[in-house]
Amino acid sequence: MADTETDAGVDPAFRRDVLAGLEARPRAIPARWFYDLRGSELFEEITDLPEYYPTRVERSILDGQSAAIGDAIGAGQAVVEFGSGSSAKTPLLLNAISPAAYVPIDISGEFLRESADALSADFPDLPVHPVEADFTHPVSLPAAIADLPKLGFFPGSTIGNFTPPHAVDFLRAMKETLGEGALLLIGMDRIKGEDVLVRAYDDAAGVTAAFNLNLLERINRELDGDIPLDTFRHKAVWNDMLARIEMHIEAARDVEFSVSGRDFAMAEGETIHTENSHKYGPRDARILLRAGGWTVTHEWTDDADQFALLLAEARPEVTAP
Ligand code: AVJ
Repeated sequence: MADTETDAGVDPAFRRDVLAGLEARPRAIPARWFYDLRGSELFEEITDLPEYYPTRVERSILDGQSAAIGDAIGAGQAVVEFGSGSSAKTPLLLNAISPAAYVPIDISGEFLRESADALSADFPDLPVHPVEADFTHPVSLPAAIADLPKLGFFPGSTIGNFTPPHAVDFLRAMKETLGEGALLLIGMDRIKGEDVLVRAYDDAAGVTAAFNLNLLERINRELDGDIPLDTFRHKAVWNDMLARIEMHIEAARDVEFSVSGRDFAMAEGETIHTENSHKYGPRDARILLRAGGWTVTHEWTDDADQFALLLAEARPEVTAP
């Protein structure tokens, strides 16, 4: 039923990922599909929750240690932000250094231009060159910044959404985008007590549950689904072997539904895996970056070592002498 009214505006990749993900065992749908308008709003709410420490702690590091961060990075950089979204943390970085240009890269063009305009209003003398692209692949940068030194910025611990092999691919893609000698400032969440981690992804107010279950609402709305929402519940677990929080959507009883004309059945207790959030100890973080072609030169954390901001340099790997 191509080109009918219900199909208009639906991303074919969303349909493909959802149908393939529901067929697969274990069932899994990529986390990137959380972020429709409602999902993006719910994520903003998550960042304000008392249990969700990463956003708050990362901001406090950027803010409280801005002098040291500025010293390590130096002036005159073209700041290239991967998945800039609302650019919420960008002013903290831009105030810490004296940048020569800002290049936000995001897949959502409309959001990108809005936040670029908002940022330009606060930094009127800074050239801003938005790039609409999928930042997980190498991106060609605007000619205007070709001769400037580059600083990649990837805050928020979003690298944790990737499994380590994909994280390494992505780090390599960033290196290809930015070039040898570039710097990268990246946020990574630390491994910590299971209670704290699980609470951060299963908050008392139920905002993370709503964020997770919103995926089903999106499927029903955009892919002509009839998933009974009240049959499903949010589940967040710490997988210690794989050092990650996993979010799942669990069927509370046997259930049948259809999506885009295809029928599915799930048994009570079966889940759809919707997100991984990998956590990295100090050594893990450095070796992951190393594997992706980045050598860590500086590291800033909060007093309780809950979260880390790492500065790394794209260096050619020299084999053993
Ligand atoms: C945006 C990927 C960093 O993994 O902590 C928050 C997303 N999911 N609560 C994270 C998220 C549930 C978040 N990242």
